[in-house]
Amino acid sequence: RAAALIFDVDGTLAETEELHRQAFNLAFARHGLDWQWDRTVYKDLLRVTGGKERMRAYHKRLGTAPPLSDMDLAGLHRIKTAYYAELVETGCCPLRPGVADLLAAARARGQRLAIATTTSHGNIDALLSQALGTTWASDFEAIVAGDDVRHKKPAPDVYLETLARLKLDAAECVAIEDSANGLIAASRAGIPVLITRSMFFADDDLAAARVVLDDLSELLDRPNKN
Ligand code: XBP
Ligand code: MG
Repeated sequence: RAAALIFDVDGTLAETEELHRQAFNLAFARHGLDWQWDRTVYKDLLRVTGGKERMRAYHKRLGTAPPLSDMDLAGLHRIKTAYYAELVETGCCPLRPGVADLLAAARARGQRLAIATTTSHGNIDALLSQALGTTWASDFEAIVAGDDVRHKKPAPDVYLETLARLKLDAAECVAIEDSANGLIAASRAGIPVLITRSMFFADDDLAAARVVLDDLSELLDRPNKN
């Protein structure tokens, strides 16, 4: 049994990517940009991790018209983040099946909990305050976000930082992820990966994972897999 479970957030704890997508589109409209990311476009853009990085990649793909500075992109991302918090606070994005049970079971058997994600501390707090209550953070010994490290997933940085904070070896942990980028990040850090398949990454190549599940409620029938 693993000493610690390290959770990704987006797609793993909740199906947040659809809210991120809507928040991006609201921010574009608010900024007077005619960008609209439908699900097909967004699915493709998700290969670029990080909201700021995703917008920059899209802007570059358009051939840099309209001209947008890094400051414009940062401003857009701030608006997007505010919309995302508003959407999450409506309570429309519950935890995925099995997540609450796994967190409770892990706590009961003394497994340590951590978070290693690309998104921001503000977004994690918006989601988990809504889903788990405002004291949620006290259950997690390490919470590492994309902007805490130099390189976002698929680089291993968030996982390496999490291991350092937990003072554990990679092999003592299990990472719980939903995407190929997340799988690569954890694998590069040497951490075994359990995949819970999500909406936007359903056809990613996830064969390198130790276990692939449709959702974490399957663990209730397979108690030795984590
Ligand atoms: C999630 C992401 C994030 C969100 C947007 O990846 O890539 O960028 O889409 O969040 P993972 P921000 O689940 O692998 O951590 O806009 O806050 O960057
Ligand atoms: Mg994810």
